[in-house]
Amino acid sequence: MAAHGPILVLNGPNLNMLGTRQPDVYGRDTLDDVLELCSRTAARLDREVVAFQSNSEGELIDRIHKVRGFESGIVINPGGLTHTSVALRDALVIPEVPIIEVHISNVYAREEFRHHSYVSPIATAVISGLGIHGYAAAIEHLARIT
Ligand code: DHK
Repeated sequence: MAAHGPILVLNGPNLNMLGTRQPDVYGRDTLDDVLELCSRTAARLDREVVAFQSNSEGELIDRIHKVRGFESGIVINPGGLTHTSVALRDALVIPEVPIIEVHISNVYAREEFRHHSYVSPIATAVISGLGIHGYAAAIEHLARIT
């Protein structure tokens, strides 16, 4: 693992639509606002973030394959893939870096199909329901442990 390497912030399907997508559930902040919050939080802790969003499972997996030996940890909001993707979970194990799973909404207060996550059992921590501040909390934690 790269000591003090950048923190990778990954966002999955539909998170590019933040700001206009179901604002009552996900708020009015855009993905750019999220990334700006991540950069500001990291900078305050003398760290850097790199970010990637895709609506494609394969592209997310390809990006995770590039982590090895570079980024020190991953903050991931897998979107709907949280609840469906064994392949994404398998990819996240490969780099052997801490993973923080973030959900903007409280998934446990929503439909039952959102209560199961393929990622949570291999994650260092799970944050759900803090709004976009969950990303900042995840970065703060990764900065402490990596
Ligand atoms: C985002 C999504 O796109 C949903 O599919 C998840 C998550 C919840 C969120 O709260 O950020 O179920």
